[in-house]
Amino acid sequence: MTLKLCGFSVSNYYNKLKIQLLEKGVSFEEELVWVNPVDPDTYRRSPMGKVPFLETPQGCLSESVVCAEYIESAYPQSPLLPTDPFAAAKVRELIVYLELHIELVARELYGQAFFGGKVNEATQERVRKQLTKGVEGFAKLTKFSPYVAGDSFTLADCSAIVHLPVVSLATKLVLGEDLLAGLPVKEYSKRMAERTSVQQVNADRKICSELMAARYAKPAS
Ligand SMILES: N[C@@H](CCC(=O)N[C@@H](CS)C(=O)NCC(=O)O)C(=O)O
Repeated sequence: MTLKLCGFSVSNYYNKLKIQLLEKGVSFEEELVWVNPVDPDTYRRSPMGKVPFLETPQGCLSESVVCAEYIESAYPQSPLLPTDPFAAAKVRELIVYLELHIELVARELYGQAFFGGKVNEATQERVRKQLTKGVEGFAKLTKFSPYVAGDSFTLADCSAIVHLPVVSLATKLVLGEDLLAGLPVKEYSKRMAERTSVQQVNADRKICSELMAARYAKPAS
Protein backbone atom coordinates (compact mmCIF):
# COMPACT_ATOMS: atom_id res chain seq x y z
CA MET A 1 0.00 0.00 0.00
CA THR A 2 1.30 3.44 -0.86
CA LEU A 3 0.74 6.48 1.31
CA LYS A 4 -2.61 8.20 0.99
CA LEU A 5 -2.81 11.93 1.62
CA CYS A 6 -6.34 12.81 2.72
CA GLY A 7 -7.90 16.26 2.66
CA PHE A 8 -8.56 18.87 0.01
CA SER A 9 -6.20 20.84 -2.20
CA VAL A 10 -7.24 24.28 -0.93
CA SER A 11 -6.01 23.52 2.60
CA ASN A 12 -2.61 25.06 3.31
CA TYR A 13 -1.66 22.21 5.66
CA TYR A 14 -2.64 19.62 3.04
CA ASN A 15 -0.56 21.44 0.43
CA LYS A 16 2.43 21.65 2.73
CA LEU A 17 2.56 17.81 2.89
CA LYS A 18 1.88 17.51 -0.82
CA ILE A 19 4.87 19.77 -1.63
CA GLN A 20 7.02 17.65 0.70
CA LEU A 21 5.95 14.36 -0.95
CA LEU A 22 6.47 15.76 -4.46
CA GLU A 23 9.86 17.26 -3.60
CA LYS A 24 11.05 13.93 -2.20
CA GLY A 25 9.63 11.89 -5.06
CA VAL A 26 7.59 9.71 -2.68
CA SER A 27 4.74 8.00 -4.48
CA PHE A 28 1.35 8.71 -2.92
CA GLU A 29 -2.36 8.74 -3.63
CA GLU A 30 -4.81 11.47 -2.74
CA GLU A 31 -8.29 11.12 -1.26
CA LEU A 32 -10.63 14.08 -1.29
CA VAL A 33 -11.95 14.61 2.24
CA TRP A 34 -13.95 17.77 3.05
CA VAL A 35 -14.28 19.17 6.56
CA ASN A 36 -17.33 21.38 6.57
CA PRO A 37 -19.27 19.42 7.60
CA VAL A 38 -16.97 16.66 8.82
CA ASP A 39 -18.14 13.21 7.70
CA PRO A 40 -18.63 11.06 10.85
CA ASP A 41 -16.30 8.43 9.33
CA THR A 42 -13.45 10.98 9.22
CA TYR A 43 -13.27 11.01 13.06
CA ARG A 44 -12.21 7.37 12.88
CA ARG A 45 -9.18 8.36 10.85
CA SER A 46 -8.45 11.86 12.23
CA PRO A 47 -9.53 12.25 15.88
CA MET A 48 -10.61 15.91 15.61
CA GLY A 49 -11.92 15.58 12.05
CA LYS A 50 -9.13 17.81 10.78
CA VAL A 51 -7.30 17.47 7.50
CA PRO A 52 -4.76 16.65 6.34
CA PHE A 53 -4.28 13.15 7.63
CA LEU A 54 -2.11 10.44 6.22
CA GLU A 55 -3.09 6.83 5.69
CA THR A 56 0.03 4.68 6.03
CA PRO A 57 0.41 0.89 5.79
CA GLN A 58 0.33 0.82 9.61
CA GLY A 59 -2.62 3.13 10.14
CA CYS A 60 -3.58 6.80 10.09
CA LEU A 61 -1.63 9.80 11.31
CA SER A 62 -3.09 13.23 11.94
CA GLU A 63 -1.50 16.67 12.47
CA SER A 64 0.69 17.85 9.62
CA VAL A 65 3.84 18.30 11.75
CA VAL A 66 3.64 14.66 12.80
CA CYS A 67 2.90 13.53 9.22
CA ALA A 68 5.85 15.56 7.90
CA GLU A 69 8.23 14.01 10.44
CA TYR A 70 6.92 10.52 9.61
CA ILE A 71 7.49 11.11 5.90
CA GLU A 72 11.05 12.30 6.57
CA SER A 73 11.96 9.24 8.62
CA ALA A 74 10.08 6.64 6.58
CA TYR A 75 11.34 8.00 3.24
CA PRO A 76 14.88 9.25 3.78
CA GLN A 77 15.45 10.06 0.08
CA SER A 78 16.00 13.76 -0.78
CA PRO A 79 15.99 14.77 2.91
CA LEU A 80 14.31 18.06 3.77
CA LEU A 81 15.85 18.25 7.24
CA PRO A 82 19.61 18.79 7.74
CA THR A 83 21.55 15.90 9.28
CA ASP A 84 23.19 18.19 11.82
CA PRO A 85 20.89 18.14 14.91
CA PHE A 86 21.20 21.86 15.59
CA ALA A 87 20.55 22.84 11.97
CA ALA A 88 17.53 20.48 11.90
CA ALA A 89 16.23 22.06 15.11
CA LYS A 90 16.56 25.52 13.51
CA VAL A 91 14.35 24.32 10.64
CA ARG A 92 11.78 22.96 13.12
CA GLU A 93 11.95 26.24 15.05
CA LEU A 94 10.98 28.14 11.89
CA ILE A 95 8.03 25.79 11.35
CA VAL A 96 6.76 26.41 14.89
CA TYR A 97 6.97 30.18 14.41
CA LEU A 98 5.18 29.90 11.07
CA GLU A 99 2.40 27.61 12.27
CA LEU A 100 1.89 28.40 15.97
CA HIS A 101 2.76 32.08 16.14
CA ILE A 102 1.71 33.22 12.67
CA GLU A 103 -0.75 30.97 10.81
CA LEU A 104 -2.78 29.80 13.81
CA VAL A 105 -3.15 33.41 14.99
CA ALA A 106 -4.06 34.79 11.55
CA ARG A 107 -6.56 31.93 11.04
CA GLU A 108 -9.04 33.85 13.21
CA LEU A 109 -9.33 36.34 10.35
CA TYR A 110 -10.10 33.78 7.61
CA GLY A 111 -13.87 33.72 8.29
CA GLN A 112 -14.11 37.35 7.24
CA ALA A 113 -11.27 37.33 4.70
CA PHE A 114 -12.42 34.32 2.69
CA PHE A 115 -15.83 33.03 3.81
CA GLY A 116 -18.15 36.03 4.04
CA GLY A 117 -18.17 36.15 7.87
CA LYS A 118 -17.40 39.00 10.27
CA VAL A 119 -14.59 39.25 12.82
CA ASN A 120 -15.33 41.68 15.65
CA GLU A 121 -13.05 44.63 16.49
CA ALA A 122 -11.76 43.12 19.74
CA THR A 123 -10.65 39.95 17.93
CA GLN A 124 -9.06 41.97 15.16
CA GLU A 125 -7.02 43.95 17.70
CA ARG A 126 -5.98 40.82 19.57
CA VAL A 127 -4.89 39.17 16.32
CA ARG A 128 -3.02 42.30 15.23
CA LYS A 129 -1.08 42.39 18.51
CA GLN A 130 -0.24 38.67 18.68
CA LEU A 131 0.57 38.42 15.01
CA THR A 132 2.90 41.43 15.12
CA LYS A 133 4.82 39.66 17.88
CA GLY A 134 4.94 36.36 15.96
CA VAL A 135 6.06 38.03 12.75
CA GLU A 136 8.81 39.93 14.58
CA GLY A 137 10.04 36.64 16.03
CA PHE A 138 9.95 34.87 12.68
CA ALA A 139 11.76 37.80 11.01
CA LYS A 140 14.66 37.39 13.45
CA LEU A 141 15.06 33.72 12.51
CA THR A 142 14.37 33.56 8.80
CA LYS A 143 16.95 34.05 6.08
CA PHE A 144 15.25 34.11 2.65
CA SER A 145 18.71 33.41 1.18
CA PRO A 146 17.12 32.15 -0.99
CA TYR A 147 15.20 29.67 1.26
CA VAL A 148 13.70 30.47 4.65
CA ALA A 149 16.37 28.51 6.53
CA GLY A 150 19.28 29.51 4.29
CA ASP A 151 20.83 27.96 1.20
CA SER A 152 18.83 24.70 1.06
CA PHE A 153 15.18 23.89 0.45
CA THR A 154 13.81 22.40 3.70
CA LEU A 155 10.57 21.40 5.41
CA ALA A 156 10.33 25.02 6.60
CA ASP A 157 9.88 26.06 2.95
CA CYS A 158 7.01 23.58 2.54
CA SER A 159 5.30 25.52 5.35
CA ALA A 160 6.35 29.03 4.32
CA ILE A 161 5.20 28.56 0.70
CA VAL A 162 1.65 27.72 1.76
CA HIS A 163 1.18 29.91 4.84
CA LEU A 164 2.86 33.25 4.12
CA PRO A 165 0.72 34.34 1.13
CA VAL A 166 -2.55 33.44 2.89
CA VAL A 167 -1.61 35.32 6.06
CA SER A 168 -0.47 38.31 4.05
CA LEU A 169 -3.77 38.43 2.14
CA ALA A 170 -5.97 37.87 5.20
CA THR A 171 -4.34 40.71 7.14
CA LYS A 172 -4.59 43.04 4.15
CA LEU A 173 -8.29 42.23 3.69
CA VAL A 174 -9.39 42.33 7.33
CA LEU A 175 -6.93 44.61 9.14
CA GLY A 176 -6.36 46.93 6.17
CA GLU A 177 -2.63 46.36 6.53
CA ASP A 178 -0.30 43.60 5.36
CA LEU A 179 1.38 42.52 8.59
CA LEU A 180 3.98 40.64 6.54
CA ALA A 181 4.92 43.72 4.51
CA GLY A 182 8.40 43.75 6.09
CA LEU A 183 9.20 40.29 4.65
CA PRO A 184 9.96 39.54 0.97
CA VAL A 185 6.89 37.30 0.61
CA LYS A 186 6.07 38.26 -2.99
CA GLU A 187 9.62 37.71 -4.29
CA TYR A 188 9.93 34.46 -2.33
CA SER A 189 6.58 33.12 -3.57
CA LYS A 190 7.52 33.96 -7.14
CA ARG A 191 10.83 32.14 -6.78
CA MET A 192 9.20 29.08 -5.17
CA ALA A 193 6.53 28.99 -7.91
CA GLU A 194 9.31 28.04 -10.34
CA ARG A 195 9.45 24.60 -8.68
CA THR A 196 7.48 21.79 -10.31
CA SER A 197 6.04 20.70 -6.95
CA VAL A 198 4.63 24.16 -6.25
CA GLN A 199 3.27 24.49 -9.79
CA GLN A 200 1.36 21.25 -9.37
CA VAL A 201 0.00 22.27 -5.97
CA ASN A 202 -1.09 25.67 -7.32
CA ALA A 203 -2.84 24.09 -10.32
CA ASP A 204 -4.63 21.54 -8.10
CA ARG A 205 -5.62 24.30 -5.66
CA LYS A 206 -7.30 26.19 -8.48
CA ILE A 207 -9.36 23.17 -9.53
CA CYS A 208 -10.29 22.41 -5.92
CA SER A 209 -11.30 26.06 -5.27
CA GLU A 210 -13.86 25.72 -8.05
CA LEU A 211 -15.17 22.45 -6.58
CA MET A 212 -15.37 24.10 -3.19
CA ALA A 213 -17.26 27.12 -4.52
CA ALA A 214 -19.77 24.81 -6.23
CA ARG A 215 -20.10 22.71 -3.07
CA TYR A 216 -20.87 25.67 -0.81
CA ALA A 217 -22.96 27.64 -3.31
CA LYS A 218 -26.41 28.19 -1.86
CA PRO A 219 -29.12 26.36 -3.79
CA ALA A 220 -31.34 28.81 -5.67
CA SER A 221 -34.55 29.46 -3.70
N1 LIG B 1 -2.73 21.69 13.27
C1 LIG B 1 -3.38 21.09 12.13
C2 LIG B 1 -4.15 22.16 11.40
C3 LIG B 1 -4.96 21.60 10.24
C4 LIG B 1 -6.17 22.43 9.96
O1 LIG B 1 -6.46 23.43 10.62
N2 LIG B 1 -6.93 21.98 8.96
C5 LIG B 1 -8.16 22.64 8.61
C6 LIG B 1 -8.24 22.74 7.09
S1 LIG B 1 -6.97 23.81 6.46
C7 LIG B 1 -9.30 21.80 9.13
O2 LIG B 1 -9.25 20.59 9.12
N3 LIG B 1 -10.34 22.48 9.60
C8 LIG B 1 -11.53 21.83 10.07
C9 LIG B 1 -11.64 21.80 11.56
O3 LIG B 1 -10.75 22.31 12.26
O4 LIG B 1 -12.64 21.26 12.02
C10 LIG B 1 -2.33 20.47 11.22
O5 LIG B 1 -1.18 20.94 11.22
O6 LIG B 1 -2.64 19.48 10.53
